[in-house]
Amino acid sequence: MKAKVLQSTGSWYQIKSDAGQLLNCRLPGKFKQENISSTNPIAVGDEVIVRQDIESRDFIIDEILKRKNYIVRQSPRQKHLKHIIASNIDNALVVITISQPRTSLGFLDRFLVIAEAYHIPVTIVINKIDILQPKDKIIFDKIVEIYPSIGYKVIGVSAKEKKGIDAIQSLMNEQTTLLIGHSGVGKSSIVNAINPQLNLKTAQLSNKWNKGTHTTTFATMYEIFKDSYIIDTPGIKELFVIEIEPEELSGYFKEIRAYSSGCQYNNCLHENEPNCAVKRAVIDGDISESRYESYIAILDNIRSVDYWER
Ligand SMILES: Nc1nc2c(ncn2[C@@H]2O[C@H](COP(=O)(O)OP(=O)(O)O)[C@@H](O)[C@H]2O)c(=O)[nH]1
Ligand SMILES: [Mg+2]
Ligand SMILES: [Zn+2]
Repeated sequence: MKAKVLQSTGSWYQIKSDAGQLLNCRLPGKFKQENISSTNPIAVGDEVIVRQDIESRDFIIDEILKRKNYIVRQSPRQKHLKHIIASNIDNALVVITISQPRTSLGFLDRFLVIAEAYHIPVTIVINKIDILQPKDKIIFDKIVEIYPSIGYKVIGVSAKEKKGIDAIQSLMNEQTTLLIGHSGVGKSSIVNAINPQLNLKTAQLSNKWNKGTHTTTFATMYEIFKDSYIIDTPGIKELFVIEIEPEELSGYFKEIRAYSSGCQYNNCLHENEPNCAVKRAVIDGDISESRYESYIAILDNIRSVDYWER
């Protein structure tokens, strides 16, 4: 039977069959992996073929169907391996906050690059707008100025006061939506505001005393309402952009991509090359400085990862 993987703990997988049955499955010892070196052979969101073993009566995953897409991060422990966060994603919501905690624009831009590379449409959700102080409002306005002009939808919401929740819900209709963002930004609170029956745990303090030890970052998929799924990803502190070459990077910054055709060199990395249309656009204020800074930081990051892999 065909099924969708809702949760993975490493040795057991919770799946939902196409007929709607919820089951726990395991993976046979020798499992044919796709051609990616990852720490997890099966990821949340995977479509799989499951059979029941006649003797043990256990449900066993026989086959994984081709992934439409997947997003990976560098495995926190084995840096040369990838960890697949989730697969078969239709769209993503990156949840950020201006304060409590503050999400850096660097983190946001990293995720936008990853989503762009995997062709996943993203909406930026700014949560906790109920607690914006005047100095936070300046940053809020800056985000609202920069990102929609690049082509990203930005929604300001308050899970606490149930503001803007309808706008989020309407994006999820019959989709599999990835929710990403730092711990504490209110991802679970937003899910609960949409569907209180799911009753996800909020304000997980355990993240605090897990610090430094092995923090699990297993994602979980929930049916948030009929035929609409969300993938909640706990505990993501840092994103590394991998599987992207330095020359490809500017292609994943929509506005940088648009200007780069005007550069003198067609392999321009927009650092110190002469007659760079991208640097010109930054000086003219047509590309925001913070986006350009993110670009340079990610570029350096990609190069250093490559260095250590050699
Ligand atoms: N003031 C305010 N607090 C919120 C809002 N949404 C969530 N919180 C609080 O932020 C903390 C973390 O929320 P949680 O949903 O667990 O965040 P997650 O780690 O991203 O899932 C909890 O104490 C929530 O009550 C909001 O819109 N406004
Ligand atoms: Mg949560
Ligand atoms: Zn250039």
